[in-house]
Amino acid sequence: MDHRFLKVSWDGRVGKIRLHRPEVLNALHTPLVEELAEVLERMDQNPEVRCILITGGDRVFAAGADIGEMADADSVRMLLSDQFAQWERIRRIHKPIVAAVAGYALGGGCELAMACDMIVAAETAHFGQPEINLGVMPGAGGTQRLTRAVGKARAMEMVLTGRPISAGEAWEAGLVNRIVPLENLELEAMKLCREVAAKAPIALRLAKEAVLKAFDTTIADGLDYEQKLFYFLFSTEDQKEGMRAFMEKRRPHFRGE
Ligand code: DAK
Repeated sequence: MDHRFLKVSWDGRVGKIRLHRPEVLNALHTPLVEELAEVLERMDQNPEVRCILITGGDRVFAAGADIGEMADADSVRMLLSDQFAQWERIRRIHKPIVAAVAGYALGGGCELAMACDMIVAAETAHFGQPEINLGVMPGAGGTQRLTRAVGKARAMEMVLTGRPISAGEAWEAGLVNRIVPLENLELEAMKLCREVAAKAPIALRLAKEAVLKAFDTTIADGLDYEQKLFYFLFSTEDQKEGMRAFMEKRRPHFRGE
């Protein structure tokens, strides 16, 4: 299938998506976000895909939502166009998603990276929420996911000054999983994806769900939730296979059943 703003490929069990609107630094206009949501949903439904990688170019992950598209918008048009629905589709993807970020991840670009489950950053990466410089504020998770990831002090400074942080600062703050040289970015991100993709798919799905639940529940409800998912996994073939393989001292072969 043809894609206008993405380059899509497969590497074993990993589905790879490269944002591709280089002339505007991968600015996330509505057609690109729609295309991204569609491809992600297709990969989510495809049993061959066990983990998803989203990346940009060497110079930029994404410089944010498309400012040109928003410049003349008014509140009513924004409300009626319901663009957040596309972001909501991305949030509902069950499979693990890794973002590989080089260069700028700004505004919606930073929010997209944070909507992924893990971030591998090149040394050149910069993460920022510069919306304040445009007279607005983050609108796709920047005040919520960023604050949970880096804490109030850093999030406030980033959101109120619009100043980006470097890959090193992002790592110290707990926003990214690891920093790698630019030339190794895809290799290292793929290594992480392959490691995840070898695990039991249903366990991956429920484990992702349970970790995300920790952000919007009490500890008691979260623990109850975790227990129920844990019990549920004992009705999967992969649980039998995983534990049998351990006892038989061999590698498990997970089939997602
Ligand atoms: N939108 C549109 N075009 C952009 C762009 C953007 N965000 N960022 C860059 N470009 C375009 C530039 O206009 C330029 O186009 P030409 O002049 O060549 O035609 C081209 O990309 C190259 O950019 P520069 O010449 O500026 O490149 P530099 O290396 O000098 O600077 C930069 C790179 C990333 C520092 C700079 O381009 C920059 O500051 N860009 C804007 C960053 C920014 O403010 N991002 C936040 C945007 S607001 C929502 C969901 C999410 C959001 C909103 C709503 N809904 C679901 C409703 C999120 C909002 C945002 O992200």
